Amino acid sequence: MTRKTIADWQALAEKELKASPEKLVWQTPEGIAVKPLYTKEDVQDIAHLDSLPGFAPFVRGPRATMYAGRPWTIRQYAGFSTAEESNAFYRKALLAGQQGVSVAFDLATHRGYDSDHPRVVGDVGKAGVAIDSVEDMKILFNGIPLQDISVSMTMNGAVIPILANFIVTGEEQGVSRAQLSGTIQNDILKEFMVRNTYIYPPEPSMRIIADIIAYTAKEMPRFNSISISGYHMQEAGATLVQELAFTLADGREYVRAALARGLNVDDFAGRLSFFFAIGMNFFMESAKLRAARLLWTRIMEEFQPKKPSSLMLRTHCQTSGVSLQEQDPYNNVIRTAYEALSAVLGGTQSLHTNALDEAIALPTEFSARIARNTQLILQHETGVTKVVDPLAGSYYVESLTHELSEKAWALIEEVEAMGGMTRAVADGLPKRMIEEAATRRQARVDRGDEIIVGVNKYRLENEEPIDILDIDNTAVRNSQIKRLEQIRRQRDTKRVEETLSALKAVAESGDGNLLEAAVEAARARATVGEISDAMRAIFGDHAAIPEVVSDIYGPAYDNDPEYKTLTTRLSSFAETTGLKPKMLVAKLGQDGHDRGAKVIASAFGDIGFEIVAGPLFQTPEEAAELALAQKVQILGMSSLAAGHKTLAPQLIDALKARGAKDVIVVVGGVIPRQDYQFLLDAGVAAVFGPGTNVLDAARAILDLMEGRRRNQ
Ligand code: MLC
Ligand code: 5AD
Repeated sequence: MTRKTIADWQALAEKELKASPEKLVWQTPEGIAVKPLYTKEDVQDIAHLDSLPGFAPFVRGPRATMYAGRPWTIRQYAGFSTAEESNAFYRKALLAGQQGVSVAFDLATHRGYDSDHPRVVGDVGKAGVAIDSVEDMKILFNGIPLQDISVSMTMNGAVIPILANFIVTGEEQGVSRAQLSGTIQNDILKEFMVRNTYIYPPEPSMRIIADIIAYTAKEMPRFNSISISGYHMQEAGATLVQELAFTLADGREYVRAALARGLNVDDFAGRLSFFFAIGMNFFMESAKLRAARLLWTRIMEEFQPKKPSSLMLRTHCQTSGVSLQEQDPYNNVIRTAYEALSAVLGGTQSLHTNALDEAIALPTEFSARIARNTQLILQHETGVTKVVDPLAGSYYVESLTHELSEKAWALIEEVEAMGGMTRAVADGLPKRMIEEAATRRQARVDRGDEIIVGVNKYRLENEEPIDILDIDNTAVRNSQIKRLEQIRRQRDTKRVEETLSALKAVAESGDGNLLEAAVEAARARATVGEISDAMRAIFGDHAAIPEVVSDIYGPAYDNDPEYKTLTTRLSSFAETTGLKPKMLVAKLGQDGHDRGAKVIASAFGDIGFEIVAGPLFQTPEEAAELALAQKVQILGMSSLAAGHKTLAPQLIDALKARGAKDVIVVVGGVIPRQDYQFLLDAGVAAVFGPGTNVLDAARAILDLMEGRRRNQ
């Protein structure tokens, strides 16, 4: 038999297809052209091919034996309602096979407000657990031995009081800080870019990070000082190249901040950790983790560390929330299982698998069990743990690893040319790029170019409702307020004041360590809000100015007759009424998830609405004032953090109180079907849940406007 060549394959493929195989090339959103066939020739010049696990550049994994020696940590992210309820949930989960804890805090805590603060009425206990003081934290970890179980805490804004509370909780449990193992997210740059739970401006925020790295390097050798996160970038719409590049560039910036603080690279680099999302592009996601390790070694070599562990990227992964759908929700179990496998084949150290009700609510005990079991089955039944980096040598995966790393490196260099990530973030470039990518993706989904089973194809006629978790946030808030009152009554007020003044002095002078000072305040039972406010008094608050990208839906729908009909209808409405339809896109409460709001603002702007992009974190009254001042006809409230049942009625009352009852209020985002009628009864004109086609929403809003006009 003669040896076949690529040319032979091309000829055969052409015969099969009756067209050139060129047409099978898949252009991914990353700008990577994925060919239908990869061969030995594709990997000939790839330098990393000979590397071995446990050795730099760690493409094949940070440990020599990887899962054969110790499988990844099954670490489910959870938190809701009160400390008591979350504690009970963690303890049950640990008995059922979970191996590490990962705490989700509510948004009030994230942004440094105590539960009794007037700005957080809709947020307490909703998207995570409410923690106001050491007393709450002690309840949260009651019966969980902090010397044995590693605890991750997703906290970035109020990172100083939360970490201080954790340290004091350990002390009072009899576990010294040197024994505490776990991770604090502590990654502020991506908050300014995508996640939005910042408190202070960038400069003091970077100081906070450096102080935490310095403190943990000295006092907490088993604790990972940061979890440099790309997860939220992908959730916000970033391509994998953007996620990779911006995350690693953030990491480089934190290393520089720590070095500028006078630390030695080897004293902290080994405790930097990472966090990535794993979406549905199966092989590319595994390749992304391999590329991340390769590039991190390249970045760290520049700082000339002596310890090999300083070059090593270790990461947590979470399966993708945005890839999960409201429609036909059991499909989400399948999606999550594939994503989990991809993360594991990529060599993650720790993993969270999302629950099937992701698109509508926090997990129930049932959905959390299925999510956890997805990992347990992978770990115990499939045999994937037995061999290190089983994808190595795959022509395709090795090529992807190489291409992703090249593309991400180019973007990292671009950031570098701008002066690094803090500068790039201040300029808004990464945020803009991500928002463009998000809007482009939504347009692809709306057009059906990208298929989502059960959403834009194979949609069910009738959806069976599923049980979801509903949290009575008034009850949570009341119980938090009671405990706060008790703490304030019982503590030594003078000591609280002294420790808070000392913290302020550290903030103001720049001398000393903020975390160290906050630990004293936490011991004295100063609350999360008070510790945050002490620093607010010196650092100030950060306020972002919302920007909206444009010209994405228009070009995506170029020459599309339905799109044309819609834009024509809109312009004739504007002509007859003499008014261009004007819409305020509002975000209320502490919910900073703004991908949906931004995509709607951009798409509606392209379609022909005049858009007012409201700032984040408004109260209902502030949004009503803005609607009035801007004379909008429509107010679109975007809600992703479950505050809608409190905030939408308050918004409608606030509009009425200002005589603006003609403003059409619509609500979009993560709204369970069970809540639609409640919102409609409260005066909301329409609800647009997950999976809504943007053009359908625009048409529905135009119908409402025309209806109103006819009735006037
Ligand atoms: C590992 N070990 C081994 C080994 N593999 N020892 C021998 N042989 C092997 N093959 C050792 C490690 O060195 C380590 O010890 C110990 O075992 C634990 O392994 P690990 O790999 O470090 O795992 P883990 O402790 O789980 O830490 C993983 C991590 C960490 C480094 C990624 O940062 C982490 O847990 N991150 C989780 C972050 C998280 O949950 N985030 C949630 C975000 S949700 P030693 O002694 O070296 O430590 C979110 C959503 C939102 O953000 O927006 O709200
Ligand atoms: N409990 C469980 N999972 C959560 N997530 C966010 N908050 C919680 C919580 N309190 C997960 C979801 C979300 C991602 C950011 O983290 O999957 O999409």
